[in-house]
Amino acid sequence: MLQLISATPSPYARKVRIALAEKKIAFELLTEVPWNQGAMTAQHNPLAKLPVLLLEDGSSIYDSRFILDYLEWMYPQTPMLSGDISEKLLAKKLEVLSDGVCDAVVLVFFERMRGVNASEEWTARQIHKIESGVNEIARLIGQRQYAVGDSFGLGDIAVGSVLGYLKVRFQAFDWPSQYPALANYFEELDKRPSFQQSQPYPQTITDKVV
Ligand SMILES: N[C@@H](CCC(=O)N[C@@H](CS)C(=O)NCC(=O)O)C(=O)O
Repeated sequence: MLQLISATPSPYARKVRIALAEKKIAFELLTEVPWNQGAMTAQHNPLAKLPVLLLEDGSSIYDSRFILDYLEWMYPQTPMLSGDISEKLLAKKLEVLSDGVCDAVVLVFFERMRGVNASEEWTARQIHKIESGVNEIARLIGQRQYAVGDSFGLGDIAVGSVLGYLKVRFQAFDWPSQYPALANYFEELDKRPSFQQSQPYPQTITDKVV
C-alpha cells in the first residue's frame, strides 16, 4: 500500500491527502514533525521536507507538485486536471500562487521565532507576498463555484489548502472580510469529505529550528 509522510498543519501534505481521497486511492498516513531531529522524512527525501509518498517498491516521491503529477499519471481515473490546455494552465497558476503564499507564511512563522532578532523588513516582504498572492487568487476565482471549469480539481485542492493553512498559521490576515466571494467559495469547498478528513491543526516543534 502507498504510504504518505505528512504533518498535521502542512498545506503541502494536505494537497496530496485531498487528491488521494478524491481519487479514492488507499494509503497509510504517517504523521510526524519534520522539523524535529530523527524525523523519518530525511531518510526518504534528501531535502528533508514532507510530503513524501512511499511506493510499494521502497522508492519515494517528494514535493507535493511532483506527487500530484505522479498521482495524475498513475491514477488517471477521477482526473484532477482538465485536458484543456487553458484550464490546465489556470489550475497550475493557482497552485503556484497557493504554494507561494504557503512558503511566505512558513518564512514569517520561523522569522517570528527569532523574537527580538526577527527582521521587520524580511517579515514585511513575506506578508506582502501573502496578501498579494491571496488578492490574485481571489481575482482568478471570481464568483465561481470551482476554481477551474465546472468541476472540482487541482486548482481547488491548492487554493483550499492555502486558505485552510491561513486559518491555522496566519489568522491576523482577515481575508474573508476582504474577499467575501472567496470566503463563500472556501466555505463550500471545506464541506467536502476530503477536506473534512484533513483539517489542519498545529504541531509542537520540540527542537530548535532557527
Ligand atoms: N515545495 C515543497 C514544500 C514542502 C515543505 O516546505 N514542507 C515542510 C512542512 S510544511 C517541511 O517538511 N519542512 C521541513 C524543512 O524544511 O526542514 C512541497 O510542495 O512539497
